[in-house]
Amino acid sequence: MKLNFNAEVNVALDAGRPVVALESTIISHGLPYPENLAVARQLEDTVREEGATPATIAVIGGEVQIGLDEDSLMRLAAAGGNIRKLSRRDLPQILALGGDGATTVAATMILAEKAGIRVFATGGIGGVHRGAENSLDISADLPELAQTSVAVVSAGPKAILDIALTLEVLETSGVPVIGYQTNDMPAFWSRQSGHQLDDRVDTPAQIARIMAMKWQSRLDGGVLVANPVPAEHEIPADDINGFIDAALKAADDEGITGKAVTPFLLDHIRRMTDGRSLATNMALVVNNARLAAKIACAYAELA
Ligand code: PSU
Ligand code: MN
Repeated sequence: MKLNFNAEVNVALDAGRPVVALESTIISHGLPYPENLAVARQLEDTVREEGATPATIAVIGGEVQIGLDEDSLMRLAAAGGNIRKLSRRDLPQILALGGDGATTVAATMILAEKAGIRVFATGGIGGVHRGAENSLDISADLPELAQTSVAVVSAGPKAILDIALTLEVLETSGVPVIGYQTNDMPAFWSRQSGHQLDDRVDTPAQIARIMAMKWQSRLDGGVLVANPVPAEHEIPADDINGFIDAALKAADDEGITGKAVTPFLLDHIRRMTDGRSLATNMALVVNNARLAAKIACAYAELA
């Protein structure tokens, strides 16, 4: 697989400096235009502020791009969701046949690992959907975390999911789930889900040490860092749950399936909350980019 690097990322990787991967599906499908473009830039600036280099990842013209130029970022942001959402299973087709696509957590992990980038920031990971006992809807993000050696900084699984079942699958898959300054699994818009974590750390350096130990020990696979949304931006579970239930019902009524489910739910909740969920989503992803940069800096110091 051919990887194209932009100049900034190329220089940083060559020099062994810290780099943070950023995904593109959150831009194309997770957030509306023009907020998505502003967030994409803010994520990159945040990573730079913390002394690391941002590498937003996507497929442009049938080629993997590690670090996007302004034109490509704009194309993803302004596509109004009319761009392919790429998970592991979609990569061969787009790379063989051409086209533009935005990478999910799963696909971004794959491409980051190939590029030699070990730390990746997103909003919330995909997981086991509610009602998965009937729909079998389990995000490809979970099996990717099981096998691809990248640390993913998230605000927990998206609260539209079944968090208890998501934690069970992560446990079965051998994925360390590390609470950052929390003992409770965060739930995306909310700081707490009520599900206790086995592991809590309080510094980025501790996370870097866990990553180094895992991969030096040939325990391949991802590390999931759970970073709660800052308190001033949180939507308490009691406030958001009614909207989540209504969105799930709407998705069911409209027969939404497959990769359309998550973007549909996020968009529905954004509209029902008059943008409150959007403000929280933007705040948590920037918060994750900041922590990811600190982890990447700490990890680079170990190497
Ligand atoms: N986090 C967000 N917004 C998003 C996503 C994550 O704050 O839109 C995207 C990620 O790309 C994640 C995907 O991989 O949603 C999960 O989609 P699915 O449930 O179809 O696997
Ligand atoms: Mn799904």
